[in-house]
Amino acid sequence: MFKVSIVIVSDTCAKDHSADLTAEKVGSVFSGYDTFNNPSIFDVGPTVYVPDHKYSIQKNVLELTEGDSPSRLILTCGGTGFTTKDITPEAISPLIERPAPGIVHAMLSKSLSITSFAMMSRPVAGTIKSSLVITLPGSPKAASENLSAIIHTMKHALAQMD
Ligand code: MTE
Ligand code: CU1
Repeated sequence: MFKVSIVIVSDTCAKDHSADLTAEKVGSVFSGYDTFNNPSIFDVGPTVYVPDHKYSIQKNVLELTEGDSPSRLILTCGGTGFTTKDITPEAISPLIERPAPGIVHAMLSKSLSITSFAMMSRPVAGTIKSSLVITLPGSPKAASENLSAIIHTMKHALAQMD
């Protein structure tokens, strides 16, 4: 099974985890997908909450890539837009060892077919050690739509990184 971590990037949710509706929705995309896979391939771990702070984002994501059982897929949610607070792509980009522009392309192209507001997200994706890191937008709808655009390729991608 591939260990998955969901990282919610939000000042509000870091203070009050109950304000977060996105992690559950993203988790449901995995459980929905796993229903068709026997055995299940994703093991979604506890949600990590971090404020919209560059070094907190970097520290928490790097920690997930380290140790005996790193998260193989790390999905950040939020902070990809255009407000001055939105710095998730700027935090993740310098950590990425091998960029994955195809994943970004797939998310944006699918999302733009749903809403032109998809152009308001500035996602990045790529590998850090044995982990694949992808920045999703923050709303439950946007995060789940972006994940749904790529989830069917994740088994193949993560297997290649073994
Ligand atoms: N992508 C999809 N698929 N569906 C959406 O509803 N919303 C957009 C965009 N991407 C959206 C989407 C909007 S309105 C914004 S502002 C950006 O994601 C950035 O979101 P974030 O700042 O929460 O990361
Ligand atoms: Cu928006």
